[in-house]
Amino acid sequence: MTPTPPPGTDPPALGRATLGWLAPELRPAVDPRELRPRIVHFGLGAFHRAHQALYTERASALSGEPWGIVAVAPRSLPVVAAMRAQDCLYSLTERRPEGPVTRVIGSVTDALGMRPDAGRIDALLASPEVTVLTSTVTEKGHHRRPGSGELDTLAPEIAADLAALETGDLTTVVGRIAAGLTLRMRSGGAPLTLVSCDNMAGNGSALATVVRGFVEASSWPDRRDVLDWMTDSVAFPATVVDRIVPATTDADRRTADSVLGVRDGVPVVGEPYRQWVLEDSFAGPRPPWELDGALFVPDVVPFQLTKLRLLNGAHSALAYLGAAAGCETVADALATDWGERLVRAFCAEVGPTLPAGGPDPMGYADVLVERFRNPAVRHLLQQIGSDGSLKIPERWLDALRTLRAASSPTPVLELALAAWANATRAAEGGGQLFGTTDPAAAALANCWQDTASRHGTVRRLLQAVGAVDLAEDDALVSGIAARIPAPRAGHIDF
Ligand code: CS2
Repeated sequence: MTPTPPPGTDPPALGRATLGWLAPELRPAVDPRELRPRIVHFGLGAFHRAHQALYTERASALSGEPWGIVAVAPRSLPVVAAMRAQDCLYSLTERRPEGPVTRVIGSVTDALGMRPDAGRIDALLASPEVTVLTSTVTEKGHHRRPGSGELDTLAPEIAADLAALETGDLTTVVGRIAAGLTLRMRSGGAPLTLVSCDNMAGNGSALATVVRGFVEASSWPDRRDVLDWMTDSVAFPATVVDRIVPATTDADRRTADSVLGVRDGVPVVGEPYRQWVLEDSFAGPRPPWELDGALFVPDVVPFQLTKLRLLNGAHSALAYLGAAAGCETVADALATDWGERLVRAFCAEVGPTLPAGGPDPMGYADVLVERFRNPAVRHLLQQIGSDGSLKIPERWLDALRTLRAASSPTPVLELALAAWANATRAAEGGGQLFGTTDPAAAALANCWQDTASRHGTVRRLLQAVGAVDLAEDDALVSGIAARIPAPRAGHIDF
């Protein structure tokens, strides 16, 4: 029989000692004590815990192979403390339209803070037992130069890390990974695969470029040897990750506690849908993620561009248009009289830019409408609209270039860009107009200084996100500028 807390006492915290308190269907699929640290993950956010950690847990359970994850938080130490306080166990609730389903996930075996635990991270990255590194560090964690994709060695954090190699106190994930790879080469050089799980086209090579760029710019005397060894022994497959995972709220925490009967400080919630497509090019052993439905393919590009341009592209369009219309969540935007039409028109406009071999864009749009409509998932537009300066080049601008080059009309992308432009204005009390955040917020707000010319503003905004070529396309700039007044007045003219 499942023990329960004595009446009148506070429920105890989730942890290995209280797993026996949980109803059997709530318990992890693996016994965490039997797992070995074989994967190091950078980016201890909700997305990792609702996606790769779940695939890994089920792959271990189904294969009997002991794939444990040591998850590293680049900055946030509270999440590390909270995870450790419950032996890195946490619950995942799938928000199905017919009702939520909760279970504790057991694949994360340790949580580390990137700066305080640098020595342990280095030791893990040098260990031949670790054969996979995964990362969810977002677009901005890569410190790419806008427009080129090369490492921005002049970015203050990267420059500081390059100057701090002696002390080893590095603050960027790129620097920490480069340092770890250097140690790995020096201590035997077992092959390693770095699996980028960020929403960027060619995410594997994007990560490879910045890590190699860091090694190249470093003062390590053996940096050439490290680069040669990386060429032979370190793989960077491209991947497509997909699952809508809104930020956890206090209400989610209360719900998790009441379902579990024990306290969970770090629960995550997500939609039922999930997908993982990986380029089948690993340098060494990996978890059999395919046992849980991951797809290993020779070329992820058709899947990657479809997901990035249709799902993430439509998401960003809804984020800025929805915010202008006073909506709070994606489901709210879908409940307007323009939301569904916008998603379908967006997919119809962008679909022709996608390579053959991926899903059919209009079938994909049907699924998107269903997923976005799920009222049980409260996905805040503010979360999606943040970091727009880094997201929209990936999601919209390459498709836009392809369509402009083919002289195809681009009214939906122009409307989306107009709504984004509107959202880059500064709020009266500071910050961005709709509460989004962006590392380029100040530079973007400055583009509005000359209020006399909307064209000038659009041109400067495009330049600020590295799209110098598009800023010179007069017809495009006029199209975007002409569409700004409607969202500015809170109307969606669609
Ligand atoms: C979203 C993504 O926040 C965002 O920018 O577009 O996090 C999106 O929910 C995921 O990529 C879905 O897989």
